[in-house]
Amino acid sequence: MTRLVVVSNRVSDPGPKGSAAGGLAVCLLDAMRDRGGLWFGWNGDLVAEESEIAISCTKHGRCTLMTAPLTERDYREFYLGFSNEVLWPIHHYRLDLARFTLEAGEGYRRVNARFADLLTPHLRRSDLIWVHDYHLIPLGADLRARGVGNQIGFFLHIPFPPPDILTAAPEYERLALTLLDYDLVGFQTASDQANFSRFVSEVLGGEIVAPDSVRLEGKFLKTGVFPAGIDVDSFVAMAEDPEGANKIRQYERHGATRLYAIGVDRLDYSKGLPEKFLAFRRLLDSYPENDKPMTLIQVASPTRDDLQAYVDIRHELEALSGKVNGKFGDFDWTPLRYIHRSVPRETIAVHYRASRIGLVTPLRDGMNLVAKEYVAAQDEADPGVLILSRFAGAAEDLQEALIVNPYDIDEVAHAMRRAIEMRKEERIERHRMLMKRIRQHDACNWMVSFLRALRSCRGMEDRPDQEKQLREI
Ligand code: ADQ
Repeated sequence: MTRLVVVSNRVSDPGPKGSAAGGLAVCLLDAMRDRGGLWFGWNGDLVAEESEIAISCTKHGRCTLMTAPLTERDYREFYLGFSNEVLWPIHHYRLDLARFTLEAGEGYRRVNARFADLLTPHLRRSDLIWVHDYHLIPLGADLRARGVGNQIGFFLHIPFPPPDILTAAPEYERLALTLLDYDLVGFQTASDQANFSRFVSEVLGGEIVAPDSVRLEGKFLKTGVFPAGIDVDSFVAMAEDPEGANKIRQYERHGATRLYAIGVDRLDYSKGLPEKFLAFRRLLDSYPENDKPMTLIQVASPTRDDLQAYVDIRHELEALSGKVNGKFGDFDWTPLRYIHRSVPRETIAVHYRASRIGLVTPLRDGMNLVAKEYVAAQDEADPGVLILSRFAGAAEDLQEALIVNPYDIDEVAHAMRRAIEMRKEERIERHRMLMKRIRQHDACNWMVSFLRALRSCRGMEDRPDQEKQLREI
């Protein structure tokens, strides 16, 4: 039977469901938990020397985790340096935050080559290999260089911006060329896919053969759109937990307002958190003095805090939340509850359900799973309203949300007011449509459709039992 081999920078423990923070981990865990296969990547440990790197394997049900540490130098150059100080900002349209160094570029190539060295001896000829995200763009080419002839697919979880932005990054052409060694490259949205095709034709001199295929120097590459999703039913179950609902009722007894808006994000500059706080302040400003229209709960998990840009945004948020609470707070009311830590998913789910507004306003986002989680967690008889940035990939699909420009704080404040005042019938109707959409594009469909497309890349017939087979991988 075909074995699925997943490769991502970080491998997460697929144990209890509450453990992961971060979209890729959540998405892959939901998709891999039952199907199993081999999952290879970094275990989060650091060693001093390359000679200390050794693979370890653990079994979790049907899933084998094969992991290795990075060296401290890899962490600086590959992880912080090239991945998170070059690729992350430029793919999120933030050239101003990108810092290019030769060492970081070399570190990135070195770790990708090492991943290929470590993985190749463990591969079987019939394995289907699925590589994830921006840390590992050249891995497919590195595996090919070691004679791996298997079908290899790549999925980009973050946006693919227009060519003008990417060409500002030194050596991006060289990196983009390595994508041509995959059989299939998947994107979150149609506009990411179109930007990639433009890059191949306008910058690399290739040819757009069809909206879903490009050709360059004799290489033919299939592309596709596979919107990442969540495990909807498990989220619904978490949100409906009666114990959680009791806890929420207890908080409410102590509070002056019963209406909540909630934001849940990694503390990243791409997530538009300062703009969100400013929009909330604008909302409070628009109400008469002494009115307490709503409380904003913002959960922001710490992430990459070894990088200056992340330290800066943390300070900015601390100052802003202090200002909002200082100006509007009262003896019985803290308008902005800012929680700077990771929180179990069960707790997040019940708070989504208790909140009239889900405030998802990134300045750029590949997809944004929080938007989908918020929808899944709602009570269908009295649902809340999703306010969603037009710059999140999720907005391509979730059109029944209130779609906003996150840079326009008046527009976001206005949408919040609209959500507060929205009649129940309209909320129910919007929610019904949104639920339909997140079910259409859930974690299982994401995985099955990607793997089906990957398998068909080399002329495999589309057999009716294929879906069943993929579920059994
Ligand atoms: P992320 O940038 O991490 O993912 P997102 O899709 O919103 O963004 O996923 C975040 C996940 O982490 C959600 O499941 C959320 O519940 C969880 N989370 C966030 N803050 C948390 C906290 N404080 N405590 C606990 N859990 C928390 C990347 C891309 C996205 C893309 C995903 C999946 O940047 O655009 O949607 O991958 O492809």
